[in-house]
Amino acid sequence: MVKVGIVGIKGIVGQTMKICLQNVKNVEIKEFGRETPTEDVDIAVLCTDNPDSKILVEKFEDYAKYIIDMSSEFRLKEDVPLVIPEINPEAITKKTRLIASPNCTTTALVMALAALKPAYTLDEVFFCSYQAISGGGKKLLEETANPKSVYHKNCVPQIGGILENGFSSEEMKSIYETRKILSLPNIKVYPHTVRVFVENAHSLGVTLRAAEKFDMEKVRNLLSSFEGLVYTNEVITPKDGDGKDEVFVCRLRQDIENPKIIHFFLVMDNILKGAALNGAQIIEYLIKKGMV
Ligand code: 2RA
Repeated sequence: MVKVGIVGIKGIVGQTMKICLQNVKNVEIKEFGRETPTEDVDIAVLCTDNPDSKILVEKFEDYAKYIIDMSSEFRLKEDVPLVIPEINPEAITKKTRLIASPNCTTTALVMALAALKPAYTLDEVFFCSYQAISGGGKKLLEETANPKSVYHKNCVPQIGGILENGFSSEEMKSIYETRKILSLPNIKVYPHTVRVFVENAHSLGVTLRAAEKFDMEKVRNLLSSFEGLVYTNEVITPKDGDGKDEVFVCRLRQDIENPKIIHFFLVMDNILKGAALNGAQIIEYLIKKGMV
């Protein structure tokens, strides 16, 4: 049995992580608080925020062979692989001890881009996100239930703090994490991130420009055959994505003036593939590869 220690079990991601791991063969789940662990585990998975994750990585260093961190604390560190198993599992090497799982909005975006990357030179991508309240955790879900909350029956064009350059922290994450996961250091990402009055499942409206003209049949085939993606002609909404493992791509169309541009809409359960499920899939990958 592979011993997996979950830290942050009380949060939405921690709870969902436990459910996801119950479906992974040969895993024995242990629950940990934020204090120094009292026993060794094969893998520690930190379902915690940045300041806690930073401290916990140090605490677990001597107690876990691998640490998977769900926060943004380590995602952009050069020696820390930022992994989506369908896209870049090879980023995990024999030297790896700490693995970061990406931001939810980035995950939906790069799943679609990764499907197209083998056939097209991806130059720039514009998106506007419609992010569910669950992305802000239990506290935001409770706050939003109050009719006086700005999030109640509203949409708020700010996710995370607004930085000096005018971008939100969520927007900055999507730029740099996309480049790192896809190994496309020059792709231009133009994000706009918005919180909407939807309980669960994020959506993104995306416009993508490549160096080549898009062949729409080829695009449909690439999107349909990529593991973890569902391409459909139907109109998909967050209600359809809620509780599902896959990232949905719909409303695909070529630009009316420029054949090198396509537009599409993405829907993904931000707590599943956008967080806990991706972490569980990393654990599954380590087990499958005999790394633990
Ligand atoms: C959000 N991306 O939706 C965040 C969750 N980490 O607020």
